[in-house]
Amino acid sequence: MSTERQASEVDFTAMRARLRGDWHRPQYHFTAPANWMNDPNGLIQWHGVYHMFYQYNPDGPLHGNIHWGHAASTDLVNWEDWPVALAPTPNSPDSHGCYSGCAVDHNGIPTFIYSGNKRLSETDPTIREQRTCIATSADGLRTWTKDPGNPVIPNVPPGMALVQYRDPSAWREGDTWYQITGAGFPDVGGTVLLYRSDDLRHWEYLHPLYVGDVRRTEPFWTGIMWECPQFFALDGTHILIISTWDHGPKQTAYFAGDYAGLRFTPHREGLLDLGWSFFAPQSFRDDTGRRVMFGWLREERERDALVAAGWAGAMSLPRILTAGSDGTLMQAPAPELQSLRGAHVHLEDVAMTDAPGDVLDGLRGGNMEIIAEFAADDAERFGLSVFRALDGSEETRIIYDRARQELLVDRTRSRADTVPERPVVSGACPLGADGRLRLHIFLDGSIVEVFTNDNTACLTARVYPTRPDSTGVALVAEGGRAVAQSLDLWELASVW
Ligand code: DQQ
Repeated sequence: MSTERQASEVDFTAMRARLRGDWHRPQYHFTAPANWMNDPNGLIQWHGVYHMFYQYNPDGPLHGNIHWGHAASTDLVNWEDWPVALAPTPNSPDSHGCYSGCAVDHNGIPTFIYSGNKRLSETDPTIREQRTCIATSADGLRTWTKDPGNPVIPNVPPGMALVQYRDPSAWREGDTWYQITGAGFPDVGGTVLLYRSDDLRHWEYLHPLYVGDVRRTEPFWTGIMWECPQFFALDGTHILIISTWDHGPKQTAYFAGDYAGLRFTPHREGLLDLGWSFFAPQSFRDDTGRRVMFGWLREERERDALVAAGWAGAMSLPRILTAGSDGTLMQAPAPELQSLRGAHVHLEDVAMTDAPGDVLDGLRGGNMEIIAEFAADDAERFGLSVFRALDGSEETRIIYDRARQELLVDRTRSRADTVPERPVVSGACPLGADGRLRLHIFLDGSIVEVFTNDNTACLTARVYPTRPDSTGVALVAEGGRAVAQSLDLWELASVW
């Protein structure tokens, strides 16, 4: 399907309307109009307007025939669909997919730098070449022209054997452009390769900016190859973000450290999200100087369910990144989301026991924001039961384990028909100095997105309740008592 046909014939409003009755479909997280979407691409604010491009398959709800979808927003919350920006060109370096990349302002010319995916075998899609391509727009980001010189980096660095190679991400220092591309050294680990250019069209390979260790599994596995890397300065430190590929945990990690003489020395690291849905994030600096990040929220259900639903994938909420003085990366939901708040309940000093008590007080809990502050008392584990059926037969528990100092989302009973592959997702979440726990939770159809304490940990998970009444919210304490010192719940409006 050509970009021209997409632009003139596709009615995105009708596509969205057809999916409106699906209660698993997010109401205020960004989704594609229908079909498959994955990584955020080309995030940029251009003349005041936020533009989000994303990996998109116009042919259906599974990964394939990857285009760049496009949406624009003035507030990071309400989005307008724009025509598809990039489509594969037959017999070209991106003949089998316009894979992930970034957008930059090149002396006033909006420019994409992305990975062209070209199959080299008729029968085996894994035999392929992924090379750096560029495209520019002359009409305010609406339509895009691929560079006749593509691929602008025709080969991997000479003599280098790599596991995979893709996903360029560029930034400018003075008059010089730099780029890192994700890759992996066989039996060594993931890496990002650093390049330099004056014009975005001629690139000089420098050296690996950083290399992981494939043998290391603690505190997390960093993979055999790194996808969708990003490198940027933030609050006096430098941050490298990578997503781990493959045959194991697909998660996203950051390294924070010093950058001098084109060398990066990390001294802190962590996972961006303790769940298994958040992946391949991208961030950008907006006009106010904030670093804003979106990540792809993968579905966590079977292929058949995706086909039946007709859509797959969502974006995380816009997260504002900051770094602590020790380099700890912190993520907070963008304050613009508060514009969605509707009906509200505020409660104080609610005693919690092992008999979950409903706290919705007439609100509906399928699309909701919750801010809860807890004191543990003597409870071993405490938190909330969400997406909870009236009779308790379905529920998802967002629980804090005091002894382990861990946050977990327990999906063992999230849906009556089956248990997901990883029913419990969890990770380290130390309590604040005052011993209290603050959870900031967003529920949206099939998304549970949790921010904790000082925004030092996030946990996102997908859940697919089967019962229409699985919209309750209750408080729960296990093995003792706890107190919800303050609880705010808001119904959130739909943006679609
Ligand atoms: N998705 C893209 C790749 C990237 C991966 C293909 C990460 O460019 O490496 O759709 O989800």
